[in-house]
Amino acid sequence: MPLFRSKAEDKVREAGYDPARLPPGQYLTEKWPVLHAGDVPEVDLATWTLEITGQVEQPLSLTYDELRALPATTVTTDIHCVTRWSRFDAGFTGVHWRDLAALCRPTATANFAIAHAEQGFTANVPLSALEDAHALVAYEADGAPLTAEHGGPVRLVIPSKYFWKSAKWLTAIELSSIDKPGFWERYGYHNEADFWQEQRYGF
Ligand SMILES: Nc1nc2c(c(=O)[nH]1)N[C@H]1C(S)=C(S)[C@@H](COP(=O)(O)O)O[C@H]1N2
Ligand SMILES: [Mo]
Repeated sequence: MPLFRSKAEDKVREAGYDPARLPPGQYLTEKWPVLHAGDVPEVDLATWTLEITGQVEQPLSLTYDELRALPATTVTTDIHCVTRWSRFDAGFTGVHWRDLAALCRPTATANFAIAHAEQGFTANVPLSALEDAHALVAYEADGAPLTAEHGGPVRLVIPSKYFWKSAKWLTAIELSSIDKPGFWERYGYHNEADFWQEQRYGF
């Protein structure tokens, strides 16, 4: 047991949660902050597609209706932003990678997933982070369609990493044999982004 407990941990305990769920340097927020670079893009559902490209046997281009027709998965998970807010028990519904992988069939060389979003935003994770049981290509949050400010119509949720890896306004997932640092990673954020190890900035 740590000798000193932080005020942030005391707040978590008072809110009725196990303080062990709070990664170092984080504090619990009840609200869901909105955070991104640039403006909220307008996405036209009629023309929107999700492209699955790169190291796959079968590239995919899914319309919104086609994505919604795939098996739906709901997760409840904690999310952690590098700016230090954490939100517990966030609910997301969408398509799990396993159901997309069954269609696109990643090759043996698919080691990284590069998310592409509106306005040129990208974010990179090892493919294993996308395979995580709680990761989703999400179109609902807490039972309602994702709002535009939270990345609707479709965003990534990669809860094993700081939340900047969870690209809002997703347009494509590129599977790659080599890593390709994304928007925030090139800006100086840590490539791995493990919040338990406080991998916030730098490599
Ligand atoms: N397209 C895009 N996605 C993005 C970002 C961004 O700037 N552009 N910022 C990331 C960051 S830093 C965070 S913390 C989360 C915030 O998601 P939220 O606004 O739904 O809380 O989105 C991530 N996804
Ligand atoms: Mo963030």
